[in-house]
Amino acid sequence: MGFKKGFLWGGATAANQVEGGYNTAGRGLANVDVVPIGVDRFPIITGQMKHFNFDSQHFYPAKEAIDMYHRYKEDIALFAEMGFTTYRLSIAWSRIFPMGDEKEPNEEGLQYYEDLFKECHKYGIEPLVTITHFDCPMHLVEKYGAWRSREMIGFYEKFCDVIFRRYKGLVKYWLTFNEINMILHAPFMGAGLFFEEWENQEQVKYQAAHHELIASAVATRIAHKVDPENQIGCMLAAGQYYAYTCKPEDVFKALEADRENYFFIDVQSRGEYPAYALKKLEREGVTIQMEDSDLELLKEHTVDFISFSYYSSRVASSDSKINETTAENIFASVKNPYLEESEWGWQIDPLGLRITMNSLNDRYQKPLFIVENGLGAIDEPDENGYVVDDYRIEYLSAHLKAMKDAVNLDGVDLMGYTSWGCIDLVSAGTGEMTKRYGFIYVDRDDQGNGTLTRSKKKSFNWYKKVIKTNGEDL
Ligand code: P53
Repeated sequence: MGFKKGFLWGGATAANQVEGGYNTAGRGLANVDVVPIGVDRFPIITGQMKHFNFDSQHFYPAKEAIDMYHRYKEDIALFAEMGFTTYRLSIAWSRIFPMGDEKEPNEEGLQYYEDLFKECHKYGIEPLVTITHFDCPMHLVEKYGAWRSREMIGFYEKFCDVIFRRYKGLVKYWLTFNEINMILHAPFMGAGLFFEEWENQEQVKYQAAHHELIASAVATRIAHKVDPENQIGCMLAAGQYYAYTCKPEDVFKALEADRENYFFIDVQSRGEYPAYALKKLEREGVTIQMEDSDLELLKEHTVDFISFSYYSSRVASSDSKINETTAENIFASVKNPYLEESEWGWQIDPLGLRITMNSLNDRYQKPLFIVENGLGAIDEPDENGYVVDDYRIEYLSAHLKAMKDAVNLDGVDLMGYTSWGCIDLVSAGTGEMTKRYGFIYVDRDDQGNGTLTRSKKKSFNWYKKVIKTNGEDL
Protein backbone atom coordinates (compact mmCIF):
# COMPACT_ATOMS: atom_id res chain seq x y z
CA MET A 1 0.00 0.00 0.00
CA GLY A 2 1.16 3.52 -0.73
CA PHE A 3 -0.36 6.95 -0.40
CA LYS A 4 -3.63 8.25 -1.73
CA LYS A 5 -3.92 9.61 -5.24
CA GLY A 6 -3.05 13.29 -5.31
CA PHE A 7 -0.81 12.98 -2.26
CA LEU A 8 1.37 16.08 -2.31
CA TRP A 9 5.11 15.40 -2.49
CA GLY A 10 7.71 18.11 -2.31
CA GLY A 11 10.15 20.14 -0.30
CA ALA A 12 10.12 23.22 1.90
CA THR A 13 12.07 26.44 2.31
CA ALA A 14 11.61 29.81 4.01
CA ALA A 15 12.15 33.19 2.36
CA ASN A 16 14.97 34.53 4.51
CA GLN A 17 16.86 31.22 4.48
CA VAL A 18 17.05 31.05 0.67
CA GLU A 19 16.24 34.30 -1.09
CA GLY A 20 18.89 36.81 -0.14
CA GLY A 21 18.26 40.09 -1.96
CA TYR A 22 17.50 41.51 1.46
CA ASN A 23 17.29 45.10 0.18
CA THR A 24 16.40 44.39 -3.45
CA ALA A 25 13.29 45.75 -5.19
CA GLY A 26 12.15 47.80 -2.25
CA ARG A 27 12.29 45.03 0.35
CA GLY A 28 12.43 46.29 3.95
CA LEU A 29 14.56 44.93 6.76
CA ALA A 30 13.15 42.11 8.92
CA ASN A 31 14.04 40.58 12.29
CA VAL A 32 15.36 37.46 10.55
CA ASP A 33 17.94 39.52 8.61
CA VAL A 34 19.73 40.95 11.61
CA VAL A 35 20.74 37.74 13.39
CA PRO A 36 24.40 36.93 12.68
CA ILE A 37 26.11 33.55 12.52
CA GLY A 38 28.23 32.73 15.57
CA VAL A 39 28.06 32.98 19.33
CA ASP A 40 25.90 36.10 19.36
CA ARG A 41 23.13 34.48 17.33
CA PHE A 42 21.59 32.45 20.10
CA PRO A 43 21.12 35.24 22.67
CA ILE A 44 19.50 37.33 19.95
CA ILE A 45 17.07 34.74 18.63
CA THR A 46 16.02 33.86 22.15
CA GLY A 47 15.37 37.52 22.92
CA GLN A 48 18.05 37.87 25.61
CA MET A 49 20.03 40.50 23.81
CA LYS A 50 19.00 43.69 22.07
CA HIS A 51 21.33 44.09 19.14
CA PHE A 52 19.57 44.94 15.97
CA ASN A 53 21.74 46.65 13.46
CA PHE A 54 24.28 45.28 11.07
CA ASP A 55 27.84 45.79 12.20
CA SER A 56 31.14 44.92 10.58
CA GLN A 57 32.19 42.42 13.25
CA HIS A 58 29.48 39.95 12.34
CA PHE A 59 28.45 38.01 9.24
CA TYR A 60 24.73 38.03 8.44
CA PRO A 61 23.97 35.00 6.23
CA ALA A 62 20.38 35.95 5.37
CA LYS A 63 21.51 39.00 3.38
CA GLU A 64 22.46 36.86 0.38
CA ALA A 65 21.47 33.38 1.57
CA ILE A 66 21.61 31.13 -1.54
CA ASP A 67 20.44 33.93 -3.84
CA MET A 68 17.23 32.14 -4.75
CA TYR A 69 15.71 35.56 -5.30
CA HIS A 70 17.55 35.61 -8.61
CA ARG A 71 17.81 31.87 -9.27
CA TYR A 72 14.33 30.59 -8.52
CA LYS A 73 13.68 29.47 -12.10
CA GLU A 74 16.69 27.17 -12.08
CA ASP A 75 15.77 25.85 -8.63
CA ILE A 76 12.10 25.22 -9.43
CA ALA A 77 13.18 23.39 -12.61
CA LEU A 78 15.28 21.07 -10.41
CA PHE A 79 12.31 20.53 -8.04
CA ALA A 80 10.20 19.68 -11.07
CA GLU A 81 12.82 17.20 -12.24
CA MET A 82 12.46 15.40 -8.91
CA GLY A 83 8.73 15.27 -9.58
CA PHE A 84 7.55 17.67 -6.87
CA THR A 85 3.79 18.19 -6.89
CA THR A 86 4.07 20.83 -4.19
CA TYR A 87 6.66 23.35 -3.06
CA ARG A 88 6.40 24.97 0.36
CA LEU A 89 7.86 28.46 0.51
CA SER A 90 7.21 31.60 2.50
CA ILE A 91 6.43 35.13 1.42
CA ALA A 92 8.77 37.71 2.93
CA TRP A 93 6.37 40.15 4.58
CA SER A 94 8.84 43.02 4.09
CA ARG A 95 8.86 42.51 0.31
CA ILE A 96 5.13 43.23 0.26
CA PHE A 97 5.02 45.82 3.04
CA PRO A 98 8.64 46.97 3.54
CA MET A 99 7.83 48.83 6.77
CA GLY A 100 4.76 46.83 7.66
CA ASP A 101 2.41 49.72 8.33
CA GLU A 102 2.18 51.34 4.86
CA LYS A 103 -1.14 52.01 3.20
CA GLU A 104 -0.13 50.52 -0.14
CA PRO A 105 1.83 47.35 -0.87
CA ASN A 106 5.10 47.26 -2.82
CA GLU A 107 4.18 46.18 -6.35
CA GLU A 108 7.64 44.79 -7.13
CA GLY A 109 7.36 42.41 -4.21
CA LEU A 110 3.89 41.27 -5.24
CA GLN A 111 5.02 40.73 -8.81
CA TYR A 112 8.01 38.66 -7.69
CA TYR A 113 5.86 36.04 -5.97
CA GLU A 114 3.29 36.11 -8.75
CA ASP A 115 6.04 35.19 -11.23
CA LEU A 116 7.35 32.53 -8.86
CA PHE A 117 3.92 30.91 -8.41
CA LYS A 118 3.37 30.92 -12.15
CA GLU A 119 6.74 29.24 -12.58
CA CYS A 120 5.61 26.49 -10.18
CA HIS A 121 2.34 25.97 -12.07
CA LYS A 122 4.25 25.61 -15.34
CA TYR A 123 5.42 22.27 -13.93
CA GLY A 124 2.20 21.33 -12.14
CA ILE A 125 3.69 22.24 -8.76
CA GLU A 126 1.10 23.47 -6.25
CA PRO A 127 2.55 26.18 -4.00
CA LEU A 128 2.07 25.74 -0.25
CA VAL A 129 2.62 29.17 1.21
CA THR A 130 3.70 30.08 4.72
CA ILE A 131 2.45 33.61 5.30
CA THR A 132 4.87 34.26 8.17
CA HIS A 133 7.97 32.14 8.57
CA PHE A 134 9.42 33.82 11.69
CA ASP A 135 9.73 37.15 9.87
CA CYS A 136 8.49 40.54 10.94
CA PRO A 137 9.44 43.90 9.37
CA MET A 138 12.02 45.59 11.61
CA HIS A 139 10.04 48.81 11.53
CA LEU A 140 7.19 46.99 13.30
CA VAL A 141 9.67 45.61 15.84
CA GLU A 142 11.09 49.04 16.55
CA LYS A 143 7.93 51.11 16.49
CA TYR A 144 5.39 48.71 18.00
CA GLY A 145 7.44 46.02 19.75
CA ALA A 146 6.21 43.51 17.16
CA TRP A 147 3.59 40.99 18.30
CA ARG A 148 3.38 42.38 21.82
CA SER A 149 1.23 45.10 20.25
CA ARG A 150 -2.41 44.54 19.33
CA GLU A 151 -1.90 46.81 16.33
CA MET A 152 -0.03 43.97 14.65
CA ILE A 153 -3.30 42.22 13.96
CA GLY A 154 -4.37 45.04 11.66
CA PHE A 155 -1.04 45.07 9.78
CA TYR A 156 -1.15 41.30 9.35
CA GLU A 157 -4.78 41.44 8.23
CA LYS A 158 -3.91 43.92 5.54
CA PHE A 159 -0.94 41.84 4.38
CA CYS A 160 -3.17 38.74 4.18
CA ASP A 161 -5.97 40.54 2.41
CA VAL A 162 -3.55 41.79 -0.25
CA ILE A 163 -1.88 38.44 -0.91
CA PHE A 164 -5.10 36.39 -0.83
CA ARG A 165 -6.67 38.64 -3.46
CA ARG A 166 -3.56 38.92 -5.59
CA TYR A 167 -2.77 35.20 -5.64
CA LYS A 168 -6.31 33.92 -5.96
CA GLY A 169 -6.21 31.00 -8.38
CA LEU A 170 -2.44 30.64 -7.96
CA VAL A 171 -2.28 29.54 -4.32
CA LYS A 172 -4.82 27.55 -2.35
CA TYR A 173 -2.80 26.06 0.54
CA TRP A 174 -1.77 28.57 3.20
CA LEU A 175 -0.10 28.33 6.62
CA THR A 176 -0.61 31.33 8.89
CA PHE A 177 2.42 31.15 11.22
CA ASN A 178 5.39 28.82 10.93
CA GLU A 179 5.99 26.88 14.16
CA ILE A 180 3.72 29.15 16.14
CA ASN A 181 4.99 27.62 19.40
CA MET A 182 8.48 28.97 18.61
CA ILE A 183 7.40 32.23 20.27
CA LEU A 184 7.99 30.51 23.63
CA HIS A 185 11.48 29.27 22.73
CA ALA A 186 12.99 31.85 20.37
CA PRO A 187 10.85 34.96 20.86
CA PHE A 188 12.94 37.39 18.82
CA MET A 189 13.38 35.12 15.82
CA GLY A 190 9.88 33.69 16.12
CA ALA A 191 7.91 36.88 16.75
CA GLY A 192 10.20 39.90 16.89
CA LEU A 193 9.97 40.03 20.69
CA PHE A 194 12.57 41.39 23.05
CA PHE A 195 12.21 42.10 26.73
CA GLU A 196 12.92 44.76 29.27
CA GLU A 197 14.72 43.51 32.34
CA TRP A 198 11.80 44.16 34.68
CA GLU A 199 9.24 42.43 32.49
CA ASN A 200 7.39 39.20 33.16
CA GLN A 201 8.45 37.44 29.99
CA GLU A 202 5.65 34.88 30.16
CA GLN A 203 3.12 37.71 30.25
CA VAL A 204 4.61 39.32 27.14
CA LYS A 205 4.91 36.01 25.27
CA TYR A 206 1.36 34.88 25.90
CA GLN A 207 -0.10 38.29 25.11
CA ALA A 208 1.86 38.27 21.84
CA ALA A 209 0.73 34.69 21.21
CA HIS A 210 -2.87 35.81 21.68
CA HIS A 211 -2.38 38.48 19.04
CA GLU A 212 -0.94 35.89 16.65
CA LEU A 213 -3.83 33.52 17.35
CA ILE A 214 -6.36 36.26 16.63
CA ALA A 215 -4.42 37.27 13.51
CA SER A 216 -4.47 33.64 12.38
CA ALA A 217 -8.27 33.46 12.83
CA VAL A 218 -8.69 36.74 10.95
CA ALA A 219 -6.53 35.39 8.12
CA THR A 220 -8.62 32.22 8.01
CA ARG A 221 -11.81 34.27 7.78
CA ILE A 222 -10.51 36.39 4.92
CA ALA A 223 -9.00 33.45 3.04
CA HIS A 224 -12.31 31.59 3.04
CA LYS A 225 -14.17 34.71 1.99
CA VAL A 226 -11.83 35.62 -0.85
CA ASP A 227 -11.82 32.09 -2.25
CA PRO A 228 -13.78 29.13 -0.84
CA GLU A 229 -11.11 26.92 -2.45
CA ASN A 230 -8.52 28.20 0.03
CA GLN A 231 -7.39 25.77 2.71
CA ILE A 232 -5.72 27.15 5.80
CA GLY A 233 -3.42 25.27 8.11
CA CYS A 234 -1.81 25.96 11.44
CA MET A 235 1.82 24.90 11.89
CA LEU A 236 3.39 23.29 14.96
CA ALA A 237 7.01 22.51 15.77
CA ALA A 238 5.97 19.01 16.79
CA GLY A 239 7.67 16.05 18.43
CA GLN A 240 5.93 13.94 21.04
CA TYR A 241 7.25 14.08 24.59
CA TYR A 242 8.05 10.70 26.13
CA ALA A 243 8.17 10.12 29.85
CA TYR A 244 11.73 9.30 30.90
CA THR A 245 10.38 6.41 32.99
CA CYS A 246 6.95 4.94 33.77
CA LYS A 247 6.98 6.80 37.07
CA PRO A 248 3.64 8.63 37.15
CA GLU A 249 5.39 11.95 37.88
CA ASP A 250 7.42 11.56 34.70
CA VAL A 251 4.30 10.73 32.70
CA PHE A 252 2.58 13.83 34.01
CA LYS A 253 5.61 15.95 33.20
CA ALA A 254 5.54 14.70 29.60
CA LEU A 255 1.83 15.47 29.35
CA GLU A 256 2.41 19.00 30.57
CA ALA A 257 5.33 19.51 28.21
CA ASP A 258 3.22 18.40 25.24
CA ARG A 259 0.41 20.72 26.28
CA GLU A 260 2.74 23.71 26.27
CA ASN A 261 3.05 23.20 22.50
CA TYR A 262 -0.44 21.82 21.78
CA PHE A 263 -1.91 24.92 23.41
CA PHE A 264 -1.53 26.92 20.19
CA ILE A 265 -3.02 24.24 17.97
CA ASP A 266 -5.85 23.63 20.44
CA VAL A 267 -6.85 27.26 19.97
CA GLN A 268 -6.39 27.30 16.19
CA SER A 269 -8.09 23.98 15.56
CA ARG A 270 -10.70 23.64 18.31
CA GLY A 271 -11.37 27.37 18.48
CA GLU A 272 -11.03 27.93 22.19
CA TYR A 273 -8.51 28.37 24.96
CA PRO A 274 -8.16 24.97 26.64
CA ALA A 275 -9.04 24.80 30.34
CA TYR A 276 -5.56 23.52 31.31
CA ALA A 277 -3.98 26.62 29.73
CA LEU A 278 -6.37 29.06 31.41
CA LYS A 279 -5.62 27.47 34.79
CA LYS A 280 -1.88 27.49 34.20
CA LEU A 281 -1.83 31.13 33.11
CA GLU A 282 -3.93 32.07 36.13
CA ARG A 283 -1.50 30.26 38.47
CA GLU A 284 1.43 32.05 36.86
CA GLY A 285 -0.19 35.45 37.17
CA VAL A 286 -0.47 35.93 33.42
CA THR A 287 -3.51 37.91 32.32
CA ILE A 288 -4.30 38.09 28.64
CA GLN A 289 -6.00 41.28 27.51
CA MET A 290 -8.78 40.39 25.09
CA GLU A 291 -11.42 42.29 23.19
CA ASP A 292 -15.08 41.32 23.38
CA SER A 293 -15.23 39.63 19.99
CA ASP A 294 -11.97 37.68 20.33
CA LEU A 295 -13.38 34.42 21.66
CA GLU A 296 -16.12 34.37 19.06
CA LEU A 297 -13.62 35.01 16.29
CA LEU A 298 -11.43 32.12 17.45
CA LYS A 299 -14.45 29.83 17.63
CA GLU A 300 -15.72 30.71 14.17
CA HIS A 301 -12.53 30.61 12.15
CA THR A 302 -10.68 27.42 12.89
CA VAL A 303 -8.11 25.91 10.54
CA ASP A 304 -8.85 23.34 7.84
CA PHE A 305 -5.78 21.19 8.40
CA ILE A 306 -2.93 20.67 10.83
CA SER A 307 0.61 21.03 9.52
CA PHE A 308 3.76 20.41 11.49
CA SER A 309 7.51 19.99 11.44
CA TYR A 310 9.05 16.86 12.89
CA TYR A 311 12.75 16.38 13.53
CA SER A 312 12.75 14.41 16.75
CA SER A 313 10.77 13.23 19.72
CA ARG A 314 11.48 14.78 23.13
CA VAL A 315 11.78 13.50 26.69
CA ALA A 316 10.56 14.84 30.03
CA SER A 317 11.61 13.82 33.51
CA SER A 318 10.40 14.90 36.94
CA ASP A 319 13.81 14.09 38.42
CA SER A 320 16.20 17.03 38.50
CA LYS A 321 19.13 14.60 38.62
CA ILE A 322 18.27 13.46 35.10
CA ASN A 323 19.92 16.47 33.55
CA GLU A 324 21.69 15.24 30.46
CA THR A 325 20.07 17.16 27.62
CA THR A 326 20.27 17.01 23.87
CA ALA A 327 22.73 19.44 22.30
CA GLU A 328 20.05 21.02 20.14
CA ASN A 329 19.47 24.27 21.92
CA ILE A 330 16.11 25.78 21.00
CA PHE A 331 14.08 22.70 21.82
CA ALA A 332 16.66 21.02 24.06
CA SER A 333 15.14 18.22 26.10
CA VAL A 334 16.27 15.36 28.30
CA LYS A 335 18.39 12.97 26.26
CA ASN A 336 16.79 9.71 25.19
CA PRO A 337 19.26 6.87 25.89
CA TYR A 338 17.70 4.68 23.18
CA LEU A 339 18.32 7.03 20.25
CA GLU A 340 21.19 7.96 17.98
CA GLU A 341 21.81 11.59 17.16
CA SER A 342 22.80 13.77 14.21
CA GLU A 343 26.06 15.69 14.00
CA TRP A 344 24.20 18.58 15.60
CA GLY A 345 22.94 16.43 18.46
CA TRP A 346 19.34 16.14 17.21
CA GLN A 347 18.11 12.69 18.18
CA ILE A 348 16.84 10.46 15.41
CA ASP A 349 13.50 8.73 15.98
CA PRO A 350 11.48 7.62 12.95
CA LEU A 351 8.88 5.80 15.06
CA GLY A 352 8.45 9.07 16.93
CA LEU A 353 7.02 10.51 13.72
CA ARG A 354 4.34 7.80 13.64
CA ILE A 355 3.64 8.40 17.32
CA THR A 356 3.40 12.18 16.80
CA MET A 357 1.09 11.73 13.79
CA ASN A 358 -1.20 9.49 15.80
CA SER A 359 -1.35 11.91 18.71
CA LEU A 360 -2.22 14.83 16.43
CA ASN A 361 -4.77 12.74 14.57
CA ASP A 362 -6.43 11.54 17.77
CA ARG A 363 -6.49 15.03 19.19
CA TYR A 364 -7.78 17.04 16.23
CA GLN A 365 -9.30 14.66 13.67
CA LYS A 366 -8.36 16.94 10.83
CA PRO A 367 -6.10 16.14 7.88
CA LEU A 368 -2.40 16.38 8.68
CA PHE A 369 0.38 17.76 6.51
CA ILE A 370 4.04 17.09 7.30
CA VAL A 371 5.67 20.29 6.09
CA GLU A 372 9.18 19.82 7.51
CA ASN A 373 11.35 16.81 8.24
CA GLY A 374 14.95 16.06 7.44
CA LEU A 375 18.54 15.63 8.52
CA GLY A 376 20.97 18.50 8.89
CA ALA A 377 24.38 17.02 8.09
CA ILE A 378 27.88 17.84 6.87
CA ASP A 379 28.22 16.97 3.19
CA GLU A 380 31.47 16.36 1.39
CA PRO A 381 31.12 17.04 -2.33
CA ASP A 382 33.56 15.77 -4.94
CA GLU A 383 35.00 18.19 -7.53
CA ASN A 384 31.70 18.11 -9.45
CA GLY A 385 29.64 18.96 -6.39
CA TYR A 386 28.32 15.39 -6.13
CA VAL A 387 27.61 14.18 -2.59
CA VAL A 388 27.08 10.56 -1.62
CA ASP A 389 24.58 11.29 1.13
CA ASP A 390 23.53 7.79 2.12
CA TYR A 391 23.00 9.02 5.71
CA ARG A 392 20.33 11.44 4.46
CA ILE A 393 18.64 8.77 2.36
CA GLU A 394 18.65 6.47 5.38
CA TYR A 395 17.11 9.12 7.65
CA LEU A 396 14.41 10.11 5.19
CA SER A 397 13.60 6.58 4.15
CA ALA A 398 13.11 5.48 7.77
CA HIS A 399 10.84 8.47 8.43
CA LEU A 400 8.83 7.88 5.26
CA LYS A 401 8.33 4.23 6.27
CA ALA A 402 7.02 5.35 9.66
CA MET A 403 4.78 7.89 7.92
CA LYS A 404 3.45 5.13 5.65
CA ASP A 405 2.64 2.98 8.67
CA ALA A 406 0.74 5.85 10.26
CA VAL A 407 -1.33 6.13 7.08
CA ASN A 408 -1.78 2.48 6.15
CA LEU A 409 -1.82 0.77 9.53
CA ASP A 410 -3.25 3.50 11.76
CA GLY A 411 -5.55 5.26 9.30
CA VAL A 412 -4.13 8.76 9.68
CA ASP A 413 -5.39 11.17 7.01
CA LEU A 414 -2.28 12.77 5.50
CA MET A 415 -2.35 15.40 2.74
CA GLY A 416 1.31 15.49 1.88
CA TYR A 417 4.96 15.59 2.82
CA THR A 418 7.53 18.31 2.18
CA SER A 419 11.05 17.60 3.37
CA TRP A 420 12.89 20.53 4.92
CA GLY A 421 15.50 22.40 2.93
CA CYS A 422 15.08 20.46 -0.32
CA ILE A 423 17.90 22.70 -1.55
CA ASP A 424 20.72 23.56 0.88
CA LEU A 425 19.92 26.74 2.79
CA VAL A 426 20.92 28.83 5.80
CA SER A 427 20.15 27.15 9.12
CA ALA A 428 17.59 28.98 11.23
CA GLY A 429 19.07 27.81 14.51
CA THR A 430 22.76 28.39 13.81
CA GLY A 431 23.03 30.53 10.67
CA GLU A 432 25.34 27.93 9.14
CA MET A 433 25.42 26.70 5.54
CA THR A 434 27.36 23.61 6.61
CA LYS A 435 24.22 22.22 8.27
CA ARG A 436 22.76 20.92 5.02
CA TYR A 437 19.37 19.31 4.42
CA GLY A 438 19.13 19.36 0.64
CA PHE A 439 18.84 17.01 -2.31
CA ILE A 440 20.59 19.82 -4.15
CA TYR A 441 24.03 20.98 -3.05
CA VAL A 442 24.79 24.71 -3.06
CA ASP A 443 28.40 25.83 -3.24
CA ARG A 444 28.56 28.32 -0.40
CA ASP A 445 30.24 28.22 3.00
CA ASP A 446 29.47 29.70 6.41
CA GLN A 447 31.27 32.95 5.64
CA GLY A 448 29.59 33.52 2.29
CA ASN A 449 32.34 32.17 0.01
CA GLY A 450 31.46 30.00 -2.98
CA THR A 451 30.05 30.11 -6.48
CA LEU A 452 26.43 29.37 -5.46
CA THR A 453 26.43 26.66 -8.14
CA ARG A 454 23.74 24.00 -7.67
CA SER A 455 24.46 20.28 -8.06
CA LYS A 456 22.48 17.09 -7.49
CA LYS A 457 23.35 14.86 -4.56
CA LYS A 458 22.78 11.10 -4.53
CA SER A 459 19.53 11.70 -2.61
CA PHE A 460 18.17 13.69 -5.59
CA ASN A 461 17.56 10.59 -7.68
CA TRP A 462 16.47 8.62 -4.63
CA TYR A 463 13.70 11.16 -3.84
CA LYS A 464 12.73 11.27 -7.51
CA LYS A 465 12.11 7.53 -7.35
CA VAL A 466 10.14 7.86 -4.09
CA ILE A 467 7.83 10.41 -5.69
CA LYS A 468 7.51 8.50 -8.93
CA THR A 469 6.36 5.38 -7.10
CA ASN A 470 4.14 7.45 -4.76
CA GLY A 471 6.12 6.19 -1.81
CA GLU A 472 6.09 2.50 -2.79
CA ASP A 473 9.84 2.33 -3.29
CA LEU A 474 11.67 3.83 -0.34
P1 P53 B 1 17.82 24.42 11.70
C1 P53 B 1 14.64 24.12 16.14
C2 P53 B 1 13.90 23.00 16.45
C3 P53 B 1 12.86 22.62 15.62
C4 P53 B 1 12.56 23.37 14.50
O1 P53 B 1 16.30 23.95 11.88
C5 P53 B 1 13.30 24.48 14.21
C6 P53 B 1 14.34 24.87 15.02
C7 P53 B 1 15.16 26.07 14.68
O2 P53 B 1 16.48 25.81 14.94
O3 P53 B 1 12.99 25.27 13.17
C8 P53 B 1 12.50 24.75 11.96
O4 P53 B 1 17.82 25.30 10.52
C9 P53 B 1 12.19 25.95 11.10
C10 P53 B 1 13.13 26.11 9.94
C11 P53 B 1 14.49 25.55 10.29
C12 P53 B 1 14.33 24.07 10.51
O5 P53 B 1 13.40 23.81 11.53
O6 P53 B 1 18.14 25.12 12.95
O7 P53 B 1 10.86 26.01 10.67
O8 P53 B 1 13.14 27.47 9.57
O9 P53 B 1 15.45 25.82 9.35
C13 P53 B 1 15.62 23.33 10.83
O10 P53 B 1 18.61 23.18 11.49
